Amino acid sequence: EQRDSEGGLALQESKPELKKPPLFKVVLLNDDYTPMEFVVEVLELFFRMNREQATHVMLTVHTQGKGVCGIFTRDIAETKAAQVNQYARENEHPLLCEIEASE
Ligand code: TYC
Repeated sequence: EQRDSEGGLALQESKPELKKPPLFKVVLLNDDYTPMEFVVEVLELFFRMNREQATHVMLTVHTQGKGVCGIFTRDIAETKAAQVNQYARENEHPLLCEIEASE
């Protein structure tokens, strides 16, 4: 007798919900050169944060070394990180954004 991840009987019980996709954190890394104001602007532009939220995340990254900007499905997380890195390079800042598996 096979049971699925929710304890239901596989093959016999239909699933009402689609399976949830894996999630990825978009993480900002600290560095010594990117201006604080630029990091706040990035968080407002790409993660729809207000100035207060953006300042809080920026200061977390500044003091802890890294911080989570948001959690998304893989495609969205990869796109956000690439957009941030491109924008940072265009403005000649070393700011680095990465993704990491969540859960
Ligand atoms: N440490 C930078 C400074 O003192 C500010 C900073 C914050 C840089 C967050 C990157 O992801 C970062 N100017």
